[in-house]
Amino acid sequence: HCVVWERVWHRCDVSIEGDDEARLARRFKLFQLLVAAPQNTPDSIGAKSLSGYGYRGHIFWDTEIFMLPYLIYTYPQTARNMLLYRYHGLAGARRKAEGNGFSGAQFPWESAGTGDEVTPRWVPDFRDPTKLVRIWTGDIQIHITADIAYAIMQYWRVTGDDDFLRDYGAEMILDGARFWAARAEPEEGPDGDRVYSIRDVIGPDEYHDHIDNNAFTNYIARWQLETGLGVYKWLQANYPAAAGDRGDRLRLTPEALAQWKDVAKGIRFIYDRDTGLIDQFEGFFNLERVDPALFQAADRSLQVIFGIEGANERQVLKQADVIMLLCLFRDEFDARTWQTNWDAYMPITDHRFGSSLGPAFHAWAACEVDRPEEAYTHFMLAARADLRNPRGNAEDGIHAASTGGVWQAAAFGFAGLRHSAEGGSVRPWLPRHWRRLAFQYAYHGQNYAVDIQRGEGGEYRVTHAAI
Ligand code: IFM
Repeated sequence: HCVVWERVWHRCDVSIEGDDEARLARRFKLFQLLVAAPQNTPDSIGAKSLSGYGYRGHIFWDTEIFMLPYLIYTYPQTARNMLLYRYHGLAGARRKAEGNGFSGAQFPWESAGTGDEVTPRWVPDFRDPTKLVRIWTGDIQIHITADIAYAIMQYWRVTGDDDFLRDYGAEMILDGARFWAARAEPEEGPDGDRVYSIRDVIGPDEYHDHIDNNAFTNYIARWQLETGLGVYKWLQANYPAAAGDRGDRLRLTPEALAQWKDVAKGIRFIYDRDTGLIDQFEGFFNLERVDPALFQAADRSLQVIFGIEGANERQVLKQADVIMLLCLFRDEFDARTWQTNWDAYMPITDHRFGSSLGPAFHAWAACEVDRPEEAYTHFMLAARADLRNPRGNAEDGIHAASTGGVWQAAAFGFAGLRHSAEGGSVRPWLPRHWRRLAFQYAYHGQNYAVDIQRGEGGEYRVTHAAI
């Protein structure tokens, strides 16, 4: 047992020196993720992993956006199994799209055995369990379709697994793109041009429902349409038989592809060209403002304080939304846009009692705006999500998204790991008291080690090499 675990840690541990609590928390989290991961069969990990009955074992975007990157970079075969789980759910995703009157595949917000939507429509109100509360996420939290496509492309870029993209990944991406092309509504734009809106959704920030043109949803939907066009070309160039098959089965006619282009070009993304401020959704900044001091003073979630409707009517965020978008597409936004949106959204986010998914991405984002000490505060909020039980819901099981989130905060945030056409690079932002951050990962089958050390004068000594 010990020998096997030693081997596992050798491959995928993250070493942190200078901070015992962070060290303990990162091992605890990575352990939880590794023991729940399907090593040998197509399967996935629920929002509470194997550690509790919360959410009935259902699988959310937590898996693809939060947990999966760690496995993509350390256990790609396991990551592949998890993406295959989604492939086996394609029939359910197609049923969901069809049931809603759209073509293509619309992945369920909560998924279980078949890939059909399993989000409960009503749950007992936590304030008064004799009453029921309507849960809208299964109906309108639709960004998950593109989140899965994002994970497929990340897997492919990091592993170079062309067979997977050809045989499984492309079909999921293409059928999801068909869904977006059908779901986006054509409208007349301000200059009489044609624009597309995606109305009546919930974005990552679940304090606001039934909103229009959520920046995260629209941006990632556009990305999926453009990616779908690129993937189809890639199939045609490299695997014409597979391209022919997908083209026939998914009816990828020249007219359909032209419509994808038109939607991608016209999809609304509301932001201020002068400042770079992105509207989380249409009308967000018309909502009532809340004194940021309240966020510091609150001892409960802002949704409990204001009520479901009250939170809906105010500028309060449960979790990262625009900030998530910036992280996932970090090199598509300039430094000014990063800073403006950081300044706008961080003070009005319910960091302590909102979603446990937020802090790890806030830590990553803080590194991008050169605030490693603030990054550390958010990192520890994520790291303590289970070991200290700050939300008082430990009996439901662990917060599995934050396990992978902590790895991303360390690798993409503190170490600044990224891959581009020029290869891999790191750009460290360590908190002052960390003396060392080190980890390994695999890229296109080659193992790499990153070792960032801090000298007495605070200077970095960085090694990043193939091993
Ligand atoms: O997927 C999350 C969502 O982002 C916030 N509410 C809980 C879900 C499951 O963890």
